[in-house]
Amino acid sequence: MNVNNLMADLERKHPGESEYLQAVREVLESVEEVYNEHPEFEKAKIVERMVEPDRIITFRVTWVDDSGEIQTNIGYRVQFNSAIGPYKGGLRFHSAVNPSMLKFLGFEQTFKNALTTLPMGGAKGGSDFSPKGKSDAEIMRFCQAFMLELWKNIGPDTDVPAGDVGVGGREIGYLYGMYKKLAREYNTGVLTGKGITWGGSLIRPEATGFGALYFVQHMLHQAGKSIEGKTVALSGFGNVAWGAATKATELGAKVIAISGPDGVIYNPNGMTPEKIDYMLELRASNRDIVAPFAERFPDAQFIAGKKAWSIKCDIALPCAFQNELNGDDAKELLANGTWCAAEVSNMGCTPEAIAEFQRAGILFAPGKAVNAGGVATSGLEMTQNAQHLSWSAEEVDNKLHYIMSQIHEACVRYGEQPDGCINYVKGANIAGFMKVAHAMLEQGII
Ligand code: 2IT
Repeated sequence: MNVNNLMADLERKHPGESEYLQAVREVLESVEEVYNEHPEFEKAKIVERMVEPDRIITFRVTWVDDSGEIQTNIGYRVQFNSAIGPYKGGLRFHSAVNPSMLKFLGFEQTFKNALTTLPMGGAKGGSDFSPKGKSDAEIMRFCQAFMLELWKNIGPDTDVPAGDVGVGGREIGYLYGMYKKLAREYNTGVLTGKGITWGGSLIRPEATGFGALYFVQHMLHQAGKSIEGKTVALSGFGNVAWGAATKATELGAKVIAISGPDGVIYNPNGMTPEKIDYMLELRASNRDIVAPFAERFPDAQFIAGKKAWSIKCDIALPCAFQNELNGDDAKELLANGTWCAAEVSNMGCTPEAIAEFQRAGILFAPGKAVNAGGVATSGLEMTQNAQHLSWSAEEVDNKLHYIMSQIHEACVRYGEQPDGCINYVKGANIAGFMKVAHAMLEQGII
């Protein structure tokens, strides 16, 4: 494999798609050495095939807003790779959604899903529809219009969408309602993240954040450290940040920052159950701001225009969006003594930030390992749906915990360096890659 030649070819095929190209480059650089030890991969052109999505479905979504005006958005489903199972991955509703973003997310999802130990291929979808400021009725009409196009392309053994940024339990409900009407089938296995009364799994809402903290716990344990009493800064205030804040607090850490597009909340006394609940209220308001947190809890302070990374902390956890922690943020964190960073959002750090962390030798782990508990629990939801049963919260949480320990173990197996340090980026990429590559090889040229 020649990474630069492969990247030049990919840039020609996908001009200007910087996020997609960034995600592919990281994986290729991680797996290059192992790949070159397997001439059968080279012969079957595994990487050339793996970096291209199987197919991309694009469709127009037209709906009517509350003032009677007709709105048109674009909908997508990127079915990336189905070597190890049906396509699986979230739907993102955000104004910045475009093919490059969904290709990078689908590509990452393929490796992440392979890491979960469960049989799921990789996919991602969504729309440039922004839920910000929309009424509940508008969100429902948009979800219905979106599903009107998507439904023929999904199914429990074909492609199983779930939530992502801008798509939570409410949206999955509206999407499922329309799916059911069109398909004339009560096929719960077609979506995950469903409500608890109609086929959803306990712990799915918490799973991404809980799983991330289980992973961080393993990482710290491996390095002879503990999370108890440590300070945590996290970005975002949505479902993922909420789960992470809940588990971090439960494990004895102090969550001293959450953030939104409007600024950061400095929360020196840490979280309380009321504060954690309030995060959900803030998100449900659809205003996309965190400032009201400081009005509701006077011991917290709102700092306009600042990121979570301006707060001195032990552990930094990006939980909101891709590339939300850049090289300068990493330098600021390091100068303030941060010694662990883990991406909870997909590709939360820029390559420059990762390079800064690695140069400084601090603990760092990538999103596809850290946040895999979300999709892993979606896999557990699929199993429960297929078997027509529901596990208790404790059963699901135990399985999630076990899966995260397996993912950590795989990262250590493939990422241990001669000096004993773990390169989690390399470990996660190689572990995910090997599984998908072997499956592709065995299934022939398709
Ligand atoms: O990025 C992700 O792993 C998700 N948004 C969850 C995907 C899923 O199918 O549960």
